[in-house]
Amino acid sequence: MNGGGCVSGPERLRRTAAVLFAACAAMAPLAAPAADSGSEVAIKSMRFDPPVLRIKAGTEVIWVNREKRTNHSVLFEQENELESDRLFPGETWRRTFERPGSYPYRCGPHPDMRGLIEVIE
Ligand SMILES: [Cu+2]
Repeated sequence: MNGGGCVSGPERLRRTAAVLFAACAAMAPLAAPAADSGSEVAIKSMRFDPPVLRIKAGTEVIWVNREKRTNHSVLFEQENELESDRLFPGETWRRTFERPGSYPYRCGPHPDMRGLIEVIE
């Protein structure tokens, strides 16, 4: 360095790139927990959120009823009507998806509430 604190254009760019790279590298570990919490489906305002969730085989999905008073269920009609218990506000239900495929579901008491779990390899 020339010690004067004056950085030429290309040098400044290089430094900026280095800083950005370092920032990205530092943020990378944060991405993993975010992916994990991505296996949660919130039930709120009469909707499943997210309505479509893509996960890897072997992932456990947890549904959480975040309503104030409404109860719901998670019903897989195409799988012998596999259904959770009624979930009251604050309650959860879990299901692990071992095989790749599309798993559409709806809410038992509210047929218009629909969701889909897409399981990939
Ligand atoms: Cu419902």
